[in-house]
Amino acid sequence: MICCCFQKYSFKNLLFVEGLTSPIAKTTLKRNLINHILANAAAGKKQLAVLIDPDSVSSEQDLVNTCEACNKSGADLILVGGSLITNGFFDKCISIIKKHSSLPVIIFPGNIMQVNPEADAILFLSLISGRNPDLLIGKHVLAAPVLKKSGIEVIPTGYIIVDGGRITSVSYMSNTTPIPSDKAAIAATTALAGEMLGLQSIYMDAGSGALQPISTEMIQAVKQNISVPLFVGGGIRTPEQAKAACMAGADIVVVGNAIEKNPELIPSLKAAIQ
Ligand code: 1GP
Repeated sequence: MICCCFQKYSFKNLLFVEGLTSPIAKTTLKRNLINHILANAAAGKKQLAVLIDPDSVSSEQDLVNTCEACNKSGADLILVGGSLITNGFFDKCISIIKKHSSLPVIIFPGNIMQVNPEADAILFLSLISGRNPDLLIGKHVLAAPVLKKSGIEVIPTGYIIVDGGRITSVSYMSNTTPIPSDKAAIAATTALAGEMLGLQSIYMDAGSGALQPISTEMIQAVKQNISVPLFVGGGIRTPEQAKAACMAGADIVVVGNAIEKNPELIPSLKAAIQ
């Protein structure tokens, strides 16, 4: 009897969310961009994602220039997000990018306030290398109804932070310990568990401005254990490093800082990964 009441209560509260008038289960989630990423990964077409941190954009004109450089030189995706946004430029940043580029824009959120329906998709990150329950499920519960209402495509992604030689904003802000850079087996089994949990992509990150990018041995070990697309980023500054990450198994190479400093780098990064 107690059991029945509990089930009825849970059922009602799981299906209906305040502010939503129809049951969640009736709506189909979008899969346009993940299908596009999957098709490219299956065809062996490596992709370059340019990460724009709204907090690091020095002027609107600089952002427009970066968008134009992305368009001209064949970048594949634009990621937008940051561990901490202090300048209130997140929404405007996405509007400007959408106005000046037709590349898919994916939110790479540093927190649950970084949601904007103008973007094409959002990485719904579970920080599976950490043991902070808030970043494994807590924030997701808060974000889910907002995302549902926004209609944005949600890409469930296992986020794995790897030690890149210094404490980065992401490891500090997430209050988690990165996987040691020489423990490829831990990264591989973490990614495998993420895929088994149903996550649709894996993002391995040494953190923005990492002193060294993730080793090719670790990328290889992860790639050998998963079949979902693999993003790799953090500390990639040269075409050689981007190429090495791809050769080791990255499907999407993410570069932020280096392009921020020099957008002219995009063509050589793109050429290297091809
Ligand atoms: C950080 O993976 C991204 O989350 C990109 O890092 O800024 O060092 O390129 P960089």
